[in-house]
Amino acid sequence: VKNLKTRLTELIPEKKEELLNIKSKFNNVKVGDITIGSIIGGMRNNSSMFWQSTTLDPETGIRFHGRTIEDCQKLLPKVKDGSKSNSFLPESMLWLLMTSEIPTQDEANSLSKELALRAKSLPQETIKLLSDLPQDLHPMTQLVIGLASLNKYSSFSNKYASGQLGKENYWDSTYEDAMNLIAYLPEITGRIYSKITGNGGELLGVLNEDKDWSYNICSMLGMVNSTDSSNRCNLTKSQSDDFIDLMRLYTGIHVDHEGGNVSAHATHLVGSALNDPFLSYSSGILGLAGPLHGLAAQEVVRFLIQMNSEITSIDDDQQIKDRLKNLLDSRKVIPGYGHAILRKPDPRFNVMLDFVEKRKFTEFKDDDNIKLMQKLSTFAPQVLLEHGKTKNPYPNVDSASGIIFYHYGLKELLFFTVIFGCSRSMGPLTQLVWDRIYGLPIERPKSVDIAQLKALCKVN
Ligand code: AMX
Repeated sequence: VKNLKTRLTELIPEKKEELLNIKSKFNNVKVGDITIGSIIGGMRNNSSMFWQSTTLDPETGIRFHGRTIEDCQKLLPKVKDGSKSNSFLPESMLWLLMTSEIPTQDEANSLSKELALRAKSLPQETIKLLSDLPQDLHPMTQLVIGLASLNKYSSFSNKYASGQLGKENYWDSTYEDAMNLIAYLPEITGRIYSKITGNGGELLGVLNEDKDWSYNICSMLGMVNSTDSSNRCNLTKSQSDDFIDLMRLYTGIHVDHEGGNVSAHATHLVGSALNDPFLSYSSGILGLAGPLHGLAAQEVVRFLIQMNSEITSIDDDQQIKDRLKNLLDSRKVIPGYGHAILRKPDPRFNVMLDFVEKRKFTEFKDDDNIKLMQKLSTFAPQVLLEHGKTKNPYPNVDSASGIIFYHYGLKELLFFTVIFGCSRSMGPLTQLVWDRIYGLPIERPKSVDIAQLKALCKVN
């Protein structure tokens, strides 16, 4: 079975030539006009980044090398361990992101194995550092510290510092670092979860080298019901299987959302200064920690729990709508709704909702938070449309994900974004590897000051 790096190495000459050819022949082709609205408005509609693996269509959502989530669900290899798991492996997605090809089952399995083996080299120093952090430190801050500390062991940074590295070889050690980073995430995540739940950072499960990456995230969270002696799982076997399936689903669809979102863009920007993957992706994680980006999932859960505690009945639709209206009138956002680019319901949301729908008469039948989440997906768009401000009144993926994790027992709201951070590593780090393959330059857009803006508008 070919491993990912071998396949990537084979693809490099052709892909590199393709992009460099475009650059040399069509350097001056115009892509669009930049308006003052875009300059002041967060660079909206300004197509000015190159992104290798994904594009976001405002109507149909994310595409991974042209493939929709639905395509990926049909085509990408799933786990073959006799369980009923229905979600593709995030490792399959990582292969697709890196190579633009659908891996075979064997290739996906070998990547799972490779990541599990790489995970074993997580440095003791990082483990110690994480265990020394205060229990109440924000989980995303802990994640940033853990990841940034790995810079000390970065193959890229160390080779670069020793002057051994030619530009042609930047990608190789960047790839090694990126794969190690992804491999370390289950344990780092588990140690953070253990810390914030009062278990002192000790592992709550085992890292199993015969299991896939998402399974190991669940195991590290103590959420796998197994016969293992260290098992602390409170879920039944069937709930635990569902949770692992949920983790594969969630981490499989959050890997990337083209290049302009805050976490991906931050990774790319910081990486463009020739930082290694550890420092670059820590910057992405800092971006992901914002409430308008990755932290939205916890905002949604807080919002749902609070609304449920205040309404007299989950069946009183008018009361729910009135609360949404009041929220907008007080100039607050409805978390989990709207998007900077999407103009239709987020297909990632639909997939999460399908997960709930399949279990709505069983697992979720008595969960009012889940019911409220489903109700809001109908009511909130109506209220937002009437209010008329948002460009997209539909649910984004964050409106569903956190409350499902919460149902299975992950009650630390600030922690959801750490799981998002596990998944999001795959897209931006794939890009960083390709940035190095192509030898892309430091990112340095031009800014304008108020005097220049006034001159452009011909006002005094
Ligand atoms: N509730 C209330 N008002 C909203 C809103 C929402 N869910 N979404 C947008 N608006 C408001 C904006 O605040 C803005 O108001 P303003 O003119 O007074 O500043 C106006 O509608 C126009 O905004 P927009 O062009 O539709 O959105 P945007 O591109 O500026 O912002 C986003 C996009 C996601 C930040 C915004 O929709 C939002 O704040 N949503 C809630 C938070 C959220 O769910 N974030 C997660 C996004 C997905 C992710 O990254 N994980």
